[in-house]
Amino acid sequence: METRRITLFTLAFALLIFVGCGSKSRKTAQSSGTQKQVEVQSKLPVFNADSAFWFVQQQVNFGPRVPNSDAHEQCGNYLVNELKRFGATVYEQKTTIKGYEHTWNARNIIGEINPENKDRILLCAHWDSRYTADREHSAANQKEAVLGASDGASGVGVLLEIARLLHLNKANVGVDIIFFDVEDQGIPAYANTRSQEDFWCLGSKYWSKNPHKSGYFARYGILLDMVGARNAVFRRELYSDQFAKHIVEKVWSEAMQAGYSSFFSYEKGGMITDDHYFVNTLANIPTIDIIQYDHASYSGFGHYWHTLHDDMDVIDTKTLKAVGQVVTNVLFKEPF
Ligand code: AHN
Ligand code: ZN
Repeated sequence: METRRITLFTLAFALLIFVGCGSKSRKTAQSSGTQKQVEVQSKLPVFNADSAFWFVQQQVNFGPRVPNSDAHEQCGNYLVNELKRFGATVYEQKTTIKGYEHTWNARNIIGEINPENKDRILLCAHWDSRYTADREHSAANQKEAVLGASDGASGVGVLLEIARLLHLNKANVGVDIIFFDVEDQGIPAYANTRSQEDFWCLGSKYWSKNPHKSGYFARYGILLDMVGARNAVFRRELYSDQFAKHIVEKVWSEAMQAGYSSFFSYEKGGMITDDHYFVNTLANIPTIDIIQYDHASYSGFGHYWHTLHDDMDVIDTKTLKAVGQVVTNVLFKEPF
């Protein structure tokens, strides 16, 4: 009796699988519309989150990537070499920019993929890490620099993995990957100042006024910021909604379709002065920000934000996978 029940169950299960597969292939054979859809889906490259994790780790291994430091110089060289290894044409912008209490030697790094394609998508992240852990409680800790595993390295790591995939699989759009420098050296929370300038996003401001190619244009842009932390939730950032709502919709609907609704939420998030703000307002490229945001936390960002806890322990491949696969799918479905 027991054996018979198991056998029946097994048979039913096998039938279910058989019917499931059968209906899929019948659909494929029936309508060319469905066939096309299946073909597009099957061509989507698999985003390798372990590979992205490796790219995050490699950056963090240099130590804090504060501009003007040796670690920053060495990590910059690493990023240039990785982009070249993945077949990108690399442009570098080196300039000095006055910050709040330092003058920074800034280095924006741009990797151009499929230069012959006029239809271009811009992907970006900042690669510097913060000079002061100003969200630490003690003055001694605040003097330390931030490792920036999530705040910096995670976005760059996801984009390096996408660069690797674009080398193995040709997309039907041109892609420019920009690693902005000196995003994260804004006025410290502990500073007493009447300064009008806040000194965030200095590299992206510079690029937006002086693009690496004159007349540069992309159809749209996607900024990744703090995309590596365990249990991160990405809510609709309000400048993204204001300047590029159609891109928010494109990306979030892909996230739902691909099964990442636990990471991407349609709830409103913060209004965040981030690199995309300047790409929107100075370079006129509609650009969204995929950024971890949580109203419940004091800062709105992760608990590790601008502290000494922003290290590899907060990084989760599940989060890297969610963001990386969604952006990969969006790219490889273009143009649509
Ligand atoms: C402000 O706090 C105004 N902007 C945050 C931008 C940022 C800092 N992203 C990462 N670190
Ligand atoms: Zn930061």
